This record gives sequence, structure tokens and C-alpha cells, in this order.
Amino acid sequence: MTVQNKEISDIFSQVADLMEIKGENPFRVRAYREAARLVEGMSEQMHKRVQEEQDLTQFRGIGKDLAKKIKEIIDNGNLQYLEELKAELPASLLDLLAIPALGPKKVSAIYHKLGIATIDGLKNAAEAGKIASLEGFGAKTEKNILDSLGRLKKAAAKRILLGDAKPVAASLEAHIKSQKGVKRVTVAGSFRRGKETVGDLDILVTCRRGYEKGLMKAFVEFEDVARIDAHGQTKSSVHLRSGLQVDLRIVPEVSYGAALHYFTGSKAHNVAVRKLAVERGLKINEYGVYRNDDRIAGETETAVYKEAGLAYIEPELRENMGEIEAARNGALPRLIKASDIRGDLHLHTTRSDGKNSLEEMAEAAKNLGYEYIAITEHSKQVAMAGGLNEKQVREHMAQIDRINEKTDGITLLKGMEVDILTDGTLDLSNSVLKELDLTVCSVHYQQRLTGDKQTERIIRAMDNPYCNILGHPMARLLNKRDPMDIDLDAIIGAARARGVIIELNGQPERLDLPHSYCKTAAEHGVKLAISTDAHSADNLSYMQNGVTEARRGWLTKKDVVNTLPLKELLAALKRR
Ligand code: DGT
Ligand code: CA
Ligand code: CA
Ligand code: ZN
Repeated sequence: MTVQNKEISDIFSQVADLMEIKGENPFRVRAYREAARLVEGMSEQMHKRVQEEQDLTQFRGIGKDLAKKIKEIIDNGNLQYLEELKAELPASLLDLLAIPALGPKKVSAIYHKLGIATIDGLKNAAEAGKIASLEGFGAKTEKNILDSLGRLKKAAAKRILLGDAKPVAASLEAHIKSQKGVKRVTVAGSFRRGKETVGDLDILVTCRRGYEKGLMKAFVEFEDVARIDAHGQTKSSVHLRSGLQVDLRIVPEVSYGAALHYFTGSKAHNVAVRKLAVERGLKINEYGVYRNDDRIAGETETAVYKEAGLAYIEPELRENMGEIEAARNGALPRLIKASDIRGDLHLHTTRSDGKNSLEEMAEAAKNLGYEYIAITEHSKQVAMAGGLNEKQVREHMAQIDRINEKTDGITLLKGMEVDILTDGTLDLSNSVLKELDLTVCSVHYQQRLTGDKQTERIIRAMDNPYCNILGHPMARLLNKRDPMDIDLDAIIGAARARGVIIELNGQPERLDLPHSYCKTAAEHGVKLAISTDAHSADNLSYMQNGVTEARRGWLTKKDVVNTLPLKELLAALKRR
């Protein structure tokens, strides 16, 4: 059930492609291509035959050697030889192969003659006209490559922000839950892993026997459905009006945990877990964990992990980025939770470009149970957003004092979001900065400097002793704007040396610092502040997005300063 013929065939094709790029014997390359074609064209599902322990050489065209490889792929989910090839060549060559205008021969020429192995490298070379002059290419191929790259970028932008998918998922979930006979409903896939963008939604449901048909009917008749792609007994697929694709699967109660594990992914995580199970003589698929033909687990995810010798792994960690080893060694982090957060350190009011007043923001934060919030209006450089000059900052500080006096249950900290100017100085003079409780320092202009200049600019800003928090460090906007070209390792090192805190901005299109760098920062002892950058009281809810990204970055409560009580927070804001 698990490894389809198509996947086996894809693996053989990849082997052939990589061998060809490497310059292997053409006869061996051709043998793999033949195998790919053969398996793809077979009417029999190979995994079923393997499960029945049939001899695969009974099928036309399959010899001993090929039968062994097919079995290896079905048992392990991958082929050792492919992994070896991938280790020998830059993995990014596979991205180049995915470009319709390029076959393995052309990729090989680009790689060996120009030393190019990445999409970015290819794009630069094509734009500089270097591809056309390669033997066997020409201007037409170069144009095709550029066109393909443009289309790829658009296709990639089709992924939907998690923040946009959430309300859609919630209403769909409610609709399904309200149907007769339904027991459990979970949105699995990248959505459950909390990925910043999702390709589609994968919903799993259990229900009482006999209610399957009605449930499927109710699903495809959901009011937001724009198109029904499949309507089956146990699986249906639809496109919603928002463009989001949704798969719904009804699974047996006894398989619920195994299915949840399988369809939560990531694929790389699943493959690694399955491999561990194989080493223990077990088999994992979406129906359960099997020893020979006996299902020994499957109802809960915890049991599935246990059989593979692992502690339960939180969905946000399931990217095969070290979580398996950690689970095996009892070294999984105790991830931060939304309830650990005591305040928000980056928000705007009507005084700059926010929609709600100081009082309204304070009230909303109090309702969230916060102990403190930092008011961080824009500085004068951002004139468009009503940025404040020194005099206006002082007036605003006095205003915050007045509100603090008459408000109970929450403290408003006096902050500013200070622009980092092009030369790395800050937009407000130190004489006013030193009167504030904290600053968030951010780049809003000149985001396209070269890597060296941009990195230097930011480190220079951190040199200022009144720089407390580095705001949205990469300035990325998902699906809209690429991150700045900066050396984040250098910036993390500089932040550590200076005692600067780095922001994890929770706006759904920012999520900046991204999770993988959060992990690096924490490993280097740099503290993070999870903030919403709220421009309205409603936006305070972005904290949840920030916490999810933090969990994907393995952060614990102690890595994040706004989990501290006010007094300790103020101490943590003091620069060393
Ligand atoms: P997405 O939708 O692109 O944001 O990412 P995912 O992770 O939700 O991927 P999707 O929707 O294609 O599949 C959902 C999960 O199902 C995936 O995370 C792992 C599992 N899965 C899908 N295809 C395969 C496969 O070929 N092999 C294995 N082992 N797992 C798979
Ligand atoms: Ca998905
Ligand atoms: Ca899917
Ligand atoms: Zn801001």
C-alpha cells in the first residue's frame, strides 16, 4: 500500500538522471531508464506482490537484479544507490532537472562546464547570456530556461500562507464535525506541522460504521467547494473557492494513529521512522505497525513511535532535521507553548500606523492575560507610516506614563521601532533612546544592498548600546518578497557578543526569524522575542503563528524573553 509503482519508477528515473550527469556508462543508465518505464507501465502494484512474497521475476522484463532493487525500495522507501549518488553530487542538481527545458544531458553540461548547480546560479548565467554560448544550447534554449524559471516561481507562489489556511481549515473542520456519526477529525499534513505555507490540506476522519457515505457527500457539498476532483468511499478531493485543495480520508479507528503519522509527514521524517522500524523487523504503513502479518500498533501515534524505539515527536519537529536522533536519545526539547507567553514586545497604535489606540491595545492585551506590552511606534524615517521624531517620542512616552497610571493589571513599556539607516546608524538620537524601556531596530529601506554591506549595516546597528531587539531580521514577505541578502550566522554571532535579542516576528507573511535560524540562534545562546508587530488589537493573535514557528525552531521557554515576568524581562533587556 505504501510505496506505489510511480514512486519506484521515479526513483529509477532519478538514478538514471544522476548517473548521466555524473557521466556513467550509458548502458547502465539505459537499464535504469528501462526499469523506470517498465515499473510505471505495470498494471500490478509491486508492493502487493512483495507483501504476498511473490517472486517478482515472474513479471516480464524483471530480472533478478531489478527484482532485488524493487524490493529494497518497497521495504525501505528508498534505494541505497540513489542516496549514494545524491551524496556525491550537489543535491540542488535535482532542482535543475525539474526545469522542463533541461534534461540530464544539458544539466550535465551546465554543471561540468559552468560549475552551476543551483536555480539561482542558472538564472544569473541565463540572464548574463552565458547559457546561449554553451555548445548545444543557443539563444532559444536560454529563453526557454528563463521562461520555465518564471513559471516555477509562480507555481511556488501558489502555496497558501498558513495564516490564510487556518480559518478555512477551521470552518471545514466544524462542518465535518457536525455530520452524523463522525468521531475524530484532524487536519494533518504540513498544516499540522505548522509549516509557514501549505500546498494542500490533508484531513483524516474516523466515523461510526455506516456513516461513511453520508460523510463523504457532506464533504463534497461543503459550501466553499468550487470543484470536486474525486468522490470516493474512503477518499475524496475538492478544490475550494480560495484555490486550496483538500483531501479527506476516512480511516478505521484502529489505524487512526498510523494514518495520522503517515499523513502528517513530512515525507522525509516518515521514511526515516520507517527505516528504524525495518531494522527492528517491523513494517510501518498508514494502517499500522506490523510484525509479519500481525498489527502490533496503530491506534495512536505514540504507540507507532514506541514500536520504532522513539519517544513521541511533536508535529512541528517532524522534518528529519535531527528529531529522530533526539527522540531516540531522550533529548527532545520541551517546546515552548502559547501559554508560556507573558507579553508582546512589538506593536503599533494610532500614533503611528496602527488602527487602535493605546488604551484599546492595552485592554486587548489584558484580555489575553498578558503582564506587559511594549508600544513600539515607527521612527521618523518611515514618514509614510507616521514615524515619530525625538520630540514626538518624548510626548508619546508621557502619554504612555499617563495610561500606565490609570490602568491596572498590565504594564505598557515605552519602546520604539527604530529604523536602521543605510549606514547602520539608528534613526533616533541616543539621548532619547536611553529614556526608553526598549527598542526594536529594523530595516525598512534599502533592502537590496549586497550581502556584505547589508550584514555590516545590521551589525553596526547592533553596536549601538540602545539596540535591544533586532526586528524582522530578514525582511522577507512570504510569496511576495525574497529575504535580504545577509549573513545570518555572522549576525547571530554579533547578537550573541552584544547581548542583542533577535525577534521572531509572528505576522503570517513574515515569520522572521525563520525556524531553522531560530534553532541556530538558540544553540548559540542568543535569546529571541516572539512578537506580533500588531497594527490592530486583532493582530495580537499573531502570537500563535510566532509560537508555532518557534516550535519548528526547537525553541523552549527559556530561549524566549517574553516568557519572563516583567522584572526579569527588564533585566534581560539590559545590554552586557
Ligand atoms: P504540502 O501539502 O506540500 O504543504 O506538504 P505535505 O507535507 O502536507 O505533503 P502532502 O500533502 O503531499 O502529503 C501529506 C503527507 O503524506 C506528507 O507529509 C507525508 C505523506 N506522504 C505523501 N506522499 C508520500 C509518499 O510518497 N511517501 C511517504 N512516505 N509519505 C508520503
Ligand atoms: Ca498537504
Ligand atoms: Ca495532500
Ligand atoms: Zn513594526
